[in-house]
Amino acid sequence: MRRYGKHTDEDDIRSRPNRKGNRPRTNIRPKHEDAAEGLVLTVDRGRLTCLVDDRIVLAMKARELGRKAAVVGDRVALVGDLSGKKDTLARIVRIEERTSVLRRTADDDDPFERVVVANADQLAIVTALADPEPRPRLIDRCLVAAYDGGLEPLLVMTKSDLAPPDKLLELYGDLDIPFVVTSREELENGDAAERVREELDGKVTAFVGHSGVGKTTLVNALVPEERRRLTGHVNAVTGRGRHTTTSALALPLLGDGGWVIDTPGVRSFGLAHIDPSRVIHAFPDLEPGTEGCPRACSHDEPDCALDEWVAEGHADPARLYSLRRLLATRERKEGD
Ligand SMILES: Nc1nc2c(ncn2[C@@H]2O[C@H](COP(=O)(O)OP(=O)(O)OP(=O)(O)O)[C@@H](O)[C@H]2O)c(=O)[nH]1
Ligand SMILES: [Mg+2]
Ligand SMILES: [Zn+2]
Repeated sequence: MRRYGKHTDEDDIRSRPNRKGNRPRTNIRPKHEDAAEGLVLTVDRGRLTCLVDDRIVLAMKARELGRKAAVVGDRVALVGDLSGKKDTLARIVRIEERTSVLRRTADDDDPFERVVVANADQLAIVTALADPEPRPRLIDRCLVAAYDGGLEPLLVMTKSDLAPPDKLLELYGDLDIPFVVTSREELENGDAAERVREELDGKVTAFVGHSGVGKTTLVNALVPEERRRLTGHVNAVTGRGRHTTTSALALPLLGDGGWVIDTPGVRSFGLAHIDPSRVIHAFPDLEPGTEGCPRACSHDEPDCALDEWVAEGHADPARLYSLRRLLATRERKEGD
């Protein structure tokens, strides 16, 4: 599987290089040798719904985890009552190392990062073509977060019954991102689910986007109702009677072992801690050109070696333009 800039979680003490007593994990393990493996499906006010074998187990985190929080998609180790029976509560004693982290802050000046989803392979950035209007700035920001966090992006454009996708496709064409366009009619006749599913096979995919773009509608089309009921999850009803998603929820796809993660709508996607060198991994055609760059190059400054690299014909200028547009999205405020 293709990966962009895979990295470990910084707040995981096991991955901190210079920490005193940096013991290998095996020394910590025996303490909870009997712990069971679980997957976090959803989190609600400190209660984590986990899948353990084929049981749904409600759990809380053990004191020993300290401030570290488990999020949807985390692989965890659980002890205690794992029966999954009513009124039982297991304890999460360990969060396994993450293969990817999707993070965001409320805005760019917000120092508090939140991990939205762990271990997702793919980020489905869902945009309605109308109602609500597409917001390219938000798409760009989600793309940067995906590249930075080690997730492959997928563009999903919904509501093509209301407006055509041409303008958006043009804007993202040079980025070479897989995309799917869906409409109301295709939702109803099953084509939408089928086409989206082709992009999901065997992967863990998190769906993100503005409220009302149709994330839950798509996830519901992908996962049969009895599977959704398994988690006992309910959506809140908004003032206008529409159901809005209030917490992230992981659901298994039938057959191929893939998972989809529905998330609440976002108004903005703050990017306080993005590392340009991780973003550039997503541009393998440009990456070798950065060898001549000054140290800690922003890739958008006069000495950046990429201008020459492209001028020499090693890569398409449109790709460099797109990379810079994405990197610059951090300096611009949303809605610009
Ligand atoms: N016309 C049209 N409407 C759609 C389409 N897909 C979804 N909708 C409608 O858009 C509205 C919002 O859909 P949701 O699936 O709840 O949106 P969401 O992204 O999950 O919203 P949040 O949970 O608030 O983030 C619903 O009324 C859907 O019926 C589409 O392809 N065409
Ligand atoms: Mg929703
Ligand atoms: Zn550079």
